Amino acid sequence: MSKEFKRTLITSALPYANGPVHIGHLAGVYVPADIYARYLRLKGEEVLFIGGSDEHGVPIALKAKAEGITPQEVVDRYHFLIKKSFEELGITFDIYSRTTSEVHHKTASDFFRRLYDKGEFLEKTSEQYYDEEAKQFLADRYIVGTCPHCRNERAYGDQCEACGTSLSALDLINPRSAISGSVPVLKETKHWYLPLDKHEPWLKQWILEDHKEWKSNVYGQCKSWLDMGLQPRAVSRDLDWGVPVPVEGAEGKVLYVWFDAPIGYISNTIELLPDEWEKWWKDEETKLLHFIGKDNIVFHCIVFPSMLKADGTYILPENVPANEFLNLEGDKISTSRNWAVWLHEYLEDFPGKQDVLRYVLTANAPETKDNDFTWKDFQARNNNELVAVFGNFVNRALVLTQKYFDSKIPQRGELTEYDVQTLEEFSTVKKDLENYLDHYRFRDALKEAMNLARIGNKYLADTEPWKVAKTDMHRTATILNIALQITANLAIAFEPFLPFTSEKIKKLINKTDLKWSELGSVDLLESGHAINQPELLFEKIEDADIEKQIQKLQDAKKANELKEHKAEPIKENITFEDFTKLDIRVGKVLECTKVPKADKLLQFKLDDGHGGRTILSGIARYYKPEDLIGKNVCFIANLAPRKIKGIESQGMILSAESADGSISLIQPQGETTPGSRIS
Ligand code: B3M
Ligand code: ZN
Repeated sequence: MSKEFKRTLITSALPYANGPVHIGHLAGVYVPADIYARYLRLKGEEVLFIGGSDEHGVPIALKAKAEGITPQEVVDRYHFLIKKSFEELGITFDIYSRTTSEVHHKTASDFFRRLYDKGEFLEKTSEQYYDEEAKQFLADRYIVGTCPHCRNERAYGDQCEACGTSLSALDLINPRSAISGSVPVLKETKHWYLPLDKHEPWLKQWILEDHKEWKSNVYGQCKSWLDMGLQPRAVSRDLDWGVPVPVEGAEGKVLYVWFDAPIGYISNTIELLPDEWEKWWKDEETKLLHFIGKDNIVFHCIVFPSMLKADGTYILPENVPANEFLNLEGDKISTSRNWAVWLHEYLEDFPGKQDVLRYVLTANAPETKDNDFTWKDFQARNNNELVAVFGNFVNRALVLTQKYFDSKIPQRGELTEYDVQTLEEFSTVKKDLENYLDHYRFRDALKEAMNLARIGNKYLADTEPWKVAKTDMHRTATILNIALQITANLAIAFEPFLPFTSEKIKKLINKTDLKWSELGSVDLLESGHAINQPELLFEKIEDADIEKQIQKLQDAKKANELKEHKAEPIKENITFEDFTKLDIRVGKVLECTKVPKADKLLQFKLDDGHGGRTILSGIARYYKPEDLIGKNVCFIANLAPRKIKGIESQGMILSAESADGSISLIQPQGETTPGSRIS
């Protein structure tokens, strides 16, 4: 049933411009999309590769508020950083634009309006949380409260990050506004909904019957959504950052970010090709592909297609080769926790090593299941595969040619059986590589390309031309000719994956016009053709460089723990009356000793102005008992006595716990007498 197409439109998820891009994004979306785009271009196909930043949505508005800057300032900061780092990694977008562009606002607004005019939306009024102090409706992310499942007190209105449960703001116990801290009230608001239930029948046919060839992770996720039954989805929000809803009386409402973002693919095509964008989006002979991560599957396979269908003039995606997630050193990558390898930092720390990252992320791509990136594996793959196999082979071939044949391609003479066998390995390479690439199996494709390097490396190791050269120059010539033909093949085979390396090989063999269609040929370099001075393709990565990266991650983890600690939530309000129940006093330390067999506890004898009392306190790690004698401290005098380690503690000494867990006693400033009340 495979359809014939004239051209391919590749889109890659628009990253949120609220943080830089990390290796998870790259492995999941951008590296595979770029490999595919390069591959099609090499085959001479008509292809367009669209990228851009997703610059709307609540997290961006929240970040701006938290930093006291405008959302535009937030997205400007990251958009340019992301764009530049993609360029440096060699991601060859035909356009990388942004959803705050004028073209996009108009395109998204018109898109909504067309659907609105066609009656494709439901209009519904519902009750939503409203912040009376900030005078605005609260998007789910703006509401924090206690998770009904795990009691985490910092759950968001859309999700609890502690237990991972998706929530609705109405589920939260004790909800508070993230903007003002006040308790939100429920208030009526009107929104527009895309009736996905209405689209369900054709979606079922289109995905479950007509696209059984989709990757099983994608197909499976769609199937479970469709099996559960689809519900109408709100496509507008009460928010002041985004594309305004183009309907009268919709002031203060914008398009939901997931409504406008995929339209960004269209807007960016329009921006690039204002006169011929329609052939890319509305012609059945265009193959539309969305490269995304697994968390975006439902939006690209169900919601966006429903929007396109509702419009009625657009084509639908032919495939959505979504990847699973890449973890980092065993933990989920997280922007907010800074648990990531950031692309812009990698490019700084490993200059000129773009292809190493492209290699490792492809070799280890989470194509069928989640995968883990570790720095040790990164180093091992560089040192044992790129350096020891690929680089070593190419370098030997070039150096020996320089040494024995004055840097000219030597003539191939009579072939041994082993030579014939080696050359035969190349007859199916193109077909095999293409077969993998056509099915979005980039890991296998890369393995296939790497296999060529292995064949070459083994060929030289087995034939040992450096030894043969002592006795037989004809044979040496044949061996090196074969090794050089393999080298030229490597330049072609690796071009979609490791473009910088491929470029370098072409320069070294002084042959820049190699074509994909020639892949597998064993006559790519004519005898007598002069090559250039050899240079290493890859270099070893030392332990120290890897340790530095691991240390960086450990520092991030520590800093994050401190931050989380610092953000200790404020407890529920109490009344003034509640407060007055506490009797807090100043006491003077008369005696202070360690409690035997309890390494945290100190035993105090305080002058409390009422004849003295004993209190135990868990601060032994931070104070020497003798240093405290004679000091004034604060204590709760009416806390019911408790027995600890067999000693009755008659109150509680007040101390502050810092972010790093260290403890310091609270002491009154200036003169006070024992027993003074604190209020
Ligand atoms: N910005 C979510 C993400 O980066 C979103 C993708 C939009 S694609 C139209 O995962
Ligand atoms: Zn929870």
